[in-house]
Amino acid sequence: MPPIDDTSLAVALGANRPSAVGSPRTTLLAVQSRLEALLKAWSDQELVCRWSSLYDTVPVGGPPDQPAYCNAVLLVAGLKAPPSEAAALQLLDALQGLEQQFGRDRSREQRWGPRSLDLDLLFWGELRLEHPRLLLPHPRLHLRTFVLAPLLEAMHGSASR
Ligand code: A4P
Ligand code: MG
Repeated sequence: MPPIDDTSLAVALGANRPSAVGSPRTTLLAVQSRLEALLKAWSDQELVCRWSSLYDTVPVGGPPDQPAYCNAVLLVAGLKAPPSEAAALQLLDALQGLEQQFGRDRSREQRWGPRSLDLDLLFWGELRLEHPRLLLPHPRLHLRTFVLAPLLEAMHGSASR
């Protein structure tokens, strides 16, 4: 694994509603290879991908009694292109396309309510964005143990693939 540096990028995955492929856990497992392929196509190069394990987590916020979540983080290193707003927005579009392929329909959701797949861009190096569609680093990254725990695991490499 190349060192974590100012081109490293991280994506948080979350799900707490079944998708067409199965339970949230089954969905996240199915998404892993799709997400790696998406990132390779987006960056036009082979990448080093390091995954956390899957975490069963208690819902934070949102409607009361929503189902438990499954969460994970993917850390990507070795990107040659420098972080940029245009490329980050292109990646956000691709991530939202993948969410839709796994049944995500934002128009029918409550804020922080149940979803079949959520893909959030956590950071890309030191890029800071306050674009209407994309905030980087993710503004709640430091508040979410369901993100921080898998991110640390991915960084330490105890669950690399
Ligand atoms: N957007 C802005 N910045 C970003 C970014 N860095 N990455 C915009 C991705 N999207 C970003 O997103 C709403 C809009 O945010 C998008 O259209 C995009 O243009 P969304 O996916 O519809 O909503 P969201 O993910 O629910 O919003 P948010 O504010 O990122 O929520 P969180 O913080 O992810 O919370 N509890 C557990 N245990 N596990 C969870 O995964 N998730 C949430 C959602 C609440 N509670 C949870 C979990
Ligand atoms: Mg999201």
